[in-house]
Amino acid sequence: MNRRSKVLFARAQKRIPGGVNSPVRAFRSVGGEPRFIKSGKGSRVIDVDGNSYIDYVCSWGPLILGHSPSKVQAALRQQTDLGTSFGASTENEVILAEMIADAFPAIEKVRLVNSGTEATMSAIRLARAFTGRNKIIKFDGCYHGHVDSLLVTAGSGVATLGLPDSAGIQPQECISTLSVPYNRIEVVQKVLDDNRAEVAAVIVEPIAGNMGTVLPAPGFLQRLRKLTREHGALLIFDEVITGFRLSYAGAQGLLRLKPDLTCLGKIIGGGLPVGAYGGHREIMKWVAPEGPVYQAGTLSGNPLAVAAGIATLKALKAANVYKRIEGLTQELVAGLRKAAEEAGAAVQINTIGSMFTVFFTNSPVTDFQSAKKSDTNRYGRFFHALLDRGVYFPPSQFETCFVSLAHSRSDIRTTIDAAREAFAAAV
Ligand code: KE4
Repeated sequence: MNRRSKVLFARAQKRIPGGVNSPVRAFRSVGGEPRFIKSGKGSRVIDVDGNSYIDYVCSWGPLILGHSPSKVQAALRQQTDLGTSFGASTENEVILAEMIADAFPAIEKVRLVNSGTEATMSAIRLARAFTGRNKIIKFDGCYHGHVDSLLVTAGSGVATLGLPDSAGIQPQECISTLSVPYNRIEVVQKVLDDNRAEVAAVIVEPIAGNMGTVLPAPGFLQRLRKLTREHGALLIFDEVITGFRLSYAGAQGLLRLKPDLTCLGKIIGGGLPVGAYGGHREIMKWVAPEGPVYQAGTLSGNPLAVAAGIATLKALKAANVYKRIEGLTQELVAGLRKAAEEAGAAVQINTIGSMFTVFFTNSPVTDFQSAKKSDTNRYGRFFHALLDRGVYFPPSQFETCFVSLAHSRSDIRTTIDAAREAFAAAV
C-alpha cells in the first residue's frame, strides 16, 4: 500500500519538475510511482506508508555503513552544536584532505567541492589548463555528472531517460568531447593517434557503475594508462562511486594504477553533499588561488559533510571491513544466480566488491552497447516484484546495487527468497 506516497507524488509534481530532485528517482524507466522515504536505519528504509524495505540503493553509493550509522550521527550532532557553515577554513577540512591523500598515493593534493559533477567539471577544466589542449575522451555509458561537455552518450539517468544528449547544451560544448566504447582500447589508440597532441585528458569510471556494473577487460586500464602517458594526455579516474567503495584506496588501489587526477564523492561525505578532485601536486598547483584555474564553492568543505566523511572513513579503516562486505555480496550474487536459474530467467550478474547489477540478457555485458540489449521492461517487472516483497533495488537497469556493512546474512537470505519469486513473477 502506498497511498501517502501517491498523494505526495501528486503534490510534488505541481512544484518540482517530474516530482523529483533527480530524474532517476522518478521510476520513469521501471514504471509506477516512487515511494517517498521517511527514515532509514541500518540496511532498511521505511516509506511514508510504513512499508519497510531492505535497501540496495544506499543513496546511490554514499551509505557504505548503512543508514544513520551511530558514529556518523554522533559526529553530525557534535558539529551542528558548533555550527554548520563558516565560509572559512576549518581543521576538519585539513584532516579529511590528509585522510584522502594518505589513502590514495596518486593524490598529493585535493580540493573539496559539493558534488561529483563539480569534481569532474573542475578536473576537466584543470586538465585543459595544465596540458594546453582541448579535447576530452570519455566512454559510452560512463556518467560523470551533468557537466555540459560530458553529457555525451552518458549512462545513469541519461540512459534511463533515453536522452543521448541533453537538451539545452550548445553543440560547441561537446565538439571537443570524443566518446568511445568502453573496453575497446584499440579505438582509444586510434582516436589518440587521429587527434595527436590535441587530447587534454581521458576520463573513465575505472569500474563502470552507470550502465549498470561493468568491469574493465583485463589489461584495459593498464593500457589506457600507458597510452595516455605516451600521448601526453592526463588520465582521470572518476571514482565518485568506487572511491572507498572497492577498497580504502578505491579501484586504483585494487588495480595498482596511478591516474593523474582522481574524482571522488558519495562515501567521502557519508551521505552529505560532497565531491573532491585531486592528484599530483604539479597539476594541482594550477588550481586557484595557487594557480590560474578558477574553481570555487560557498559550501565547499562544509563542516557537516566533512564531519560525516571523516567519521565514515574512520569506520572503513577497521580491520576486514572490505572482506566482510564482499563476502556478503558474493553470497547474495550466488543466491541470485541460483534463484534466476530455478526460475528459468536468463540473467547476467556483473559484480565486484560490494557492487552488482542484474541484467536481463543472455549475453555478457561488457559495454554500453551490450548493456542496452538487456530487457529493461523485464527489469522493471522484477524491480516491482521485489519492491512488493520488501526489497528496494535501483529503479533503473543502468544503475548499480550496493551492499552496506549494515546488511546482515538474514537480509541476504530474505533478498534471495524474494528474488526467487520475483524472477518467476517477472517473466
Ligand atoms: P553527483 O553530481 O550526482 O554528486 O555525482 C555525479 C557522478 C559523477 N561520477 C559518477 C561515476 C557518478 O556515478 C555520479 C552520480 N551517480 C548517479 C547514480 N549513478 C547519481 C544518482 C542521481 O543522479 O540521482
